[in-house]
Amino acid sequence: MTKEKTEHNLNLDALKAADADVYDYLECEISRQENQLEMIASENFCSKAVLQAAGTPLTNKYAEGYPGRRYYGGCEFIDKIESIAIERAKKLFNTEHANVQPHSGTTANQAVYFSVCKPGDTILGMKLAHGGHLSHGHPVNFSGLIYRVVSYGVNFETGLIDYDELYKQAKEFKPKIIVSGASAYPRQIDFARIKSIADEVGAAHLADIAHYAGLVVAGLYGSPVGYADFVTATTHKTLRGPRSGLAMCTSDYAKALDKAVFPGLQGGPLEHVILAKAVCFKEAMTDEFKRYQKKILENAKTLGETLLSNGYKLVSGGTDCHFILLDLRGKNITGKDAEEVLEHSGITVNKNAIPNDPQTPAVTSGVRIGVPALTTRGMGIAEMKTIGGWITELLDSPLDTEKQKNIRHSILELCQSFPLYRNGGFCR
Ligand code: DSN
Repeated sequence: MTKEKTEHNLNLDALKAADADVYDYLECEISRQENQLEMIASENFCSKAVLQAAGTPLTNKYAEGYPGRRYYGGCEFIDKIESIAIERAKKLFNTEHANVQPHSGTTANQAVYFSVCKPGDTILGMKLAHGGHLSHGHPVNFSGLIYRVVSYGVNFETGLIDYDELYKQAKEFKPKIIVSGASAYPRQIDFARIKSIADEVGAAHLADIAHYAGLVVAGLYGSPVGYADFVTATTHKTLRGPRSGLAMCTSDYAKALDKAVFPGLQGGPLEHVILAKAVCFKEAMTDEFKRYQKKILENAKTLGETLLSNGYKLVSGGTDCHFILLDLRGKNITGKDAEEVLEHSGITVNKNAIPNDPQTPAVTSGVRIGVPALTTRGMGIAEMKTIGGWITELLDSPLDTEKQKNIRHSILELCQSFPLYRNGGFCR
């Protein structure tokens, strides 16, 4: 671990004075974020206002229950803040009901299952190995332990969701709920088609748009609202808010969802995070946010085209969203090694299974590369072309340490030009 420190404009004096042990590592992490190219598709950098909101005295308050119906006194102002967050979420996503208390996307999904399923009921979700998420019914996750899981995947030729297979599974197994949404599926999901399948077999439809939420509110990725009974999201990915979750539904399910979140799953909500979510929702209503999402799409497409023209393959051949999924089969490198090689030069990505992956999940033949965080820093098409070139050079010659060193140097210079926590930076 390099214990580099970098200059920044965050005010952390009290923390520094109180606890030097953890403060030291916090400085290292701030430096890592400032001086590396953050290309993990699920990560982003929230605004200073969101950061401040998450670090307020609201962390001190218990507020079990919901606005106007709490199990603790002193909730007068908390109620106002949570109500604002709820109303903003409803307006932003155009939903009938929103619950802003889930701590994470997984908890939000869990609350939805609790709303419509009993243990042992069947859920139909996308296979993790094809781009789905652990909480969509993986055997090692609560979703696979509590419920009977059947799954659908993508067509190996096209990389696109195999809706015929989904239909067949739904007809045969009559799930209580069909889960759409994914963590590593770069294309538009046909939510209308999934709704019609769910309707035909009498299943509820949950659309988990954790990854796509920011693009959805900007109108750049099709919304599931109107096609799904439940919509869940995380607030820290393309939505660029605090690390947390969000669950929404039609009014028919409102009572059941609220009961499932509290008292079903959680105790006291994290009101400081709910405050930060309210701020994030306000930011997401602006034209500036829409422009930001448009740049994300342009950047992801540019990066994908650069790698394609340099001889790399992408799962599904391209992207409709904020990331690309590199298919490294046929290249002399695994996903795991690619992640390490890129990290040596300061490009942070994650190895990712690709459909029909010959490698184990711990090794993989793919790398998922996202652009939301770099787009927040202000990087655009020119930088994506440069970065695509560096990724190509590094993966083409993974043992060339001299090249890694030179590219590391260029990356440091690029990061200097797009500050994050320093003067002029987005989160300063
Ligand atoms: N871990 C998140 C991701 O990287 O996509 C999903 O929870």
